[in-house]
Amino acid sequence: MRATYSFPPGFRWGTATASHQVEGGNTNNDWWAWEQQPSRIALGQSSGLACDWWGGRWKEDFDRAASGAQNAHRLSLEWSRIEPTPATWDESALGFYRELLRGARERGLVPMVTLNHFTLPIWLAERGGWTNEAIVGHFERFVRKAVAGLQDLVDTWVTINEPNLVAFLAHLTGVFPPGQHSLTATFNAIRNIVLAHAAAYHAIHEIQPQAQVGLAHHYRGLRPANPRSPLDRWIAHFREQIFNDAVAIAAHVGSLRLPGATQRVPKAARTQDFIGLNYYSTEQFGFNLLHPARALAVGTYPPGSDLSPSGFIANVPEGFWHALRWANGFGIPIIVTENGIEDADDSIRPRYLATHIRVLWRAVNFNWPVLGYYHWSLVDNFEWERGWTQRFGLWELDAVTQERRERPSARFYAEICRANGLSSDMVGHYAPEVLDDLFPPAGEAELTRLVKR
Ligand code: IFM
Repeated sequence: MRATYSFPPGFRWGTATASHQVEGGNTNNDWWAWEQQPSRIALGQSSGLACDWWGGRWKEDFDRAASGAQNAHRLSLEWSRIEPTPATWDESALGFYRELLRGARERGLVPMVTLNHFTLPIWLAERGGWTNEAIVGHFERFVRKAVAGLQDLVDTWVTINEPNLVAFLAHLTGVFPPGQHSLTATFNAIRNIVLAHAAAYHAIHEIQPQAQVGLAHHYRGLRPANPRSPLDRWIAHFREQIFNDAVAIAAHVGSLRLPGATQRVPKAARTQDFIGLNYYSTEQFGFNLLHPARALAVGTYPPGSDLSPSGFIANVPEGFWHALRWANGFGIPIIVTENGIEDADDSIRPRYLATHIRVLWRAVNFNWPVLGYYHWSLVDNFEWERGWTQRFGLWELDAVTQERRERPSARFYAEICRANGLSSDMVGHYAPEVLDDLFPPAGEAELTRLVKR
């Protein structure tokens, strides 16, 4: 069967990046300090020059995105560069971002800007970072400065990337700085993130009333390990509530529901003009009576999962469907702000891409208001505590020589963007192993019936 899943005109096709992961030389933030400590990053690696965007290589990478028919790009600002010490502003850093954003626009890449993507200036991390409520005012001050300086170039803003991940990884599992293991600190961080987002939302709209503002939520598909076990079902549901729902609902209705307490956060009500959705995978949870605390640790993938090379991500496109359905429940536009897989050899990425774009098409054709899709990521970049061991790029990067090499998925994604759709020819070429699933061949009986008609 030959067919195409077409998307509506004007659909945004892009890739997403984040400042610390691509710029290089970000020496004034908590992550740089963290990278200098032994055993924090896989193989003792560090962000170093990253993709050398600060040195100007964003130009060649934007050329790659544009020649791959992308029409949008999501990037983030590095707070520690713009405000290196409290309330002192580095205008040259803002000037760099102006040039970057102008460069994106000149290449036909409509920019979406994230104001905070994981990193904090050292001066702020030293004051307790997200666990200290003072961050709310600091963030608002930074946001006002950045938006006032860049508003002529940007109209879509993400205030904070993946609030749930920041709170859990930095304050509960401790793999992000400051490496805490405290439930109290985790819940404080979540609350302060919600308040900071709300303050930023109102400040942005005051400066730029027509702006579109949202959060990029990391939606993790969560299943009970044994669907017949009430305890497993309970733990999966509990995780769902605190991990996937708490922040998004707080920013929708102004009430933050965390275990043990529901707090009113009225200023956060209706502070999302769109739902930013980051979806990567779906994992399962089982309740272990001997180790109840593991209920909040990471989940597992069932045997036989279609795994990325290091086992970090399982290809579960049905989970993307659940994520989109969840996002649609908020009744506002949806933007897929991240989706992708680590795969240095590009052996699973093409089928991951094909199966997820098929799900995306289905959501669009249910008339769910999905405006765009940003693949993570344009080029291999520094993957936080996993260093350079995980490769998410459509383009491969040699971080030492700074050479880039196109992966087959870059060509595949370019064909999708150019056609504004996913065709059977593309899938047959790049991911033939899923062709029959995505474009089921007509059966013998059906063909006979069609011919007879
Ligand atoms: O690289 C990260 C990104 O910074 C945030 N979302 C998940 C990506 C892949 O792990």
